[in-house]
Amino acid sequence: MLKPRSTPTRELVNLDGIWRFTVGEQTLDVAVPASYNDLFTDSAIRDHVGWVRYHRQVRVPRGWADERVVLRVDAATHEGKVYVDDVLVAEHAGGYLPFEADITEHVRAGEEFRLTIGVNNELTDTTIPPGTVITTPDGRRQQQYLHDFYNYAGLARSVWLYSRPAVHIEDITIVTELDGTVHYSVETSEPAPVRVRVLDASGTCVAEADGAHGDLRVEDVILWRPGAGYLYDLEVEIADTDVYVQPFGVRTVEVRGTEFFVNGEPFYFTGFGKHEDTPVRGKGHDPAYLVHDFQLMRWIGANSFRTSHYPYAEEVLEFADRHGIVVIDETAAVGLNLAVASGLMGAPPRPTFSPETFGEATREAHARHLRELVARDKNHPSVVMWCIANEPASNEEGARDYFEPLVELTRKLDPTRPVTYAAVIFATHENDRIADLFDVLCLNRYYGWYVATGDLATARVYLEGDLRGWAEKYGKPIIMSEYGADSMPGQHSVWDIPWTEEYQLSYLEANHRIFDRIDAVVGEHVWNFADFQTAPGIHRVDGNKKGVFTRDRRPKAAAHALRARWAGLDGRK
Ligand code: GCB
Repeated sequence: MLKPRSTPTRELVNLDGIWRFTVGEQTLDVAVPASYNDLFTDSAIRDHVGWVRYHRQVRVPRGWADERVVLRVDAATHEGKVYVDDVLVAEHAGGYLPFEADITEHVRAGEEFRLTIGVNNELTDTTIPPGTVITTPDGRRQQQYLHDFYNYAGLARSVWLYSRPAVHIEDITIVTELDGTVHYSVETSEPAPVRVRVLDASGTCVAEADGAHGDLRVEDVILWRPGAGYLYDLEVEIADTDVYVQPFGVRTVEVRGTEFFVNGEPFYFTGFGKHEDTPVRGKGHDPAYLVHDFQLMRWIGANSFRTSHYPYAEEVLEFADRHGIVVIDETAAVGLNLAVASGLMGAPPRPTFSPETFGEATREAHARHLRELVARDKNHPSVVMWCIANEPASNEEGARDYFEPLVELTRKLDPTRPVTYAAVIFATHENDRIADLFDVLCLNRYYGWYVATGDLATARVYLEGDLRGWAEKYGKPIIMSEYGADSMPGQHSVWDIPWTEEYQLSYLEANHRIFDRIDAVVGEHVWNFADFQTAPGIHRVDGNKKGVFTRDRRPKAAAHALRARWAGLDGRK
């Protein structure tokens, strides 16, 4: 699905700002984009379960009389219904990916219409991510879920109205090779002659061709590299009707043996699992935080991050493309594990994968989500790998039947990128049932925190045994996709005392000592970039405090130590 862009044949109206918001009997003003939960003082709104309505008047530009008019919602978390006046024009399940509707038949150029977007935040056994709505003893509906971040809801990304010609470009796919070959493929709304040109960063045409599919060759190509995100534009034109410009980078990604290669060179990931999470906005996309977070990543020497635990706003990936930051693109499939509750572990009360728990219908929703994710993100050079789930019960019976078709689907959708999943601590090299299906092993491990709490000597022994077990059995690259310790800024100690800034720092150093000894380890993503909000819990102090930065992005002591280490690594081990 193409991102709305202003081109010589397409116009774009951004609908962000203050909308009206109806929840239950109340109607208030609300900000878009933003999660609605933290905007209001009323806890009944923050904890609301079910539908809310966003509404506003929208005027269609008067020059659009001969155009198709499209309404695009970048995300409605977790389910959206769009109405033009009282007509339902679009429905979508899945809170972190865009959807759109051609509303031409329902509007008139120059006139206003009432736009209503219903948004539902309920999570069930068949949503991605899953959850359960229960009734409290006093009769309220309450959302419960298995993931460790607050269930923010609403319109957290932009809403757009755009025009496009009746005969238009529907989709573009670009795959590149190091010699400057650019394989391209264009889908049009009906058969039409297509012309393509490659423009370099200065706007000079460096290759051109006719036809909807084919190969172009860029001479003296400048590669997209980690740290140097050189971009070209593919300008696609259907004669006399439509023009669309798709940025891309020329780079390759490959896994061979226990190494991960970008452009044929071994790459070592340094960085974080992140969250879209900021005060007041919740998961609302904010360009100021985007710029600042990338500044902090550069300052600390992070060359990469994982979009834990859901697809991020497209603006984030575009920024990563431009700045040469490497991205592991993760689905919203977090919590497919009944043995984990809010990041903590226990015995599964019921099997995770079964017709009564996560079965066929869940997998269907997961497959649909994967299709939409790859369709949205396939042309981003920053995206080097798909992560199709976080901490599923990969050690339980049924995991293989659940995941095998999804891995196949991902490879079919995109044969060019490796596929991974992030394995939970109690999926070991001995009991995990799916690791062989994947290219890279991403491991989430908390030795010294949830296990061997406060005892880093024991933690190191456990970690080393664990990593060597995976390395020897599978012979695949390993990324430490999560390791981290909570710290309360301002807590200090000369001893190994959990929750102090020193302990977070020593914990990370203890992990690093082991990573450096194991060749198969090709990356380290600290959990987490910044503190973030979670559901209430006795292990959470106004949220998860494993951030290396606080929620308002101030460095904790560990940030300085990481900066020193990563400057020395510089993308190589
Ligand atoms: C995990 C989860 C992550 C949690 C983290 C924690 O394993 O993947 O979502 O936030 O642990 O801090 O418990």
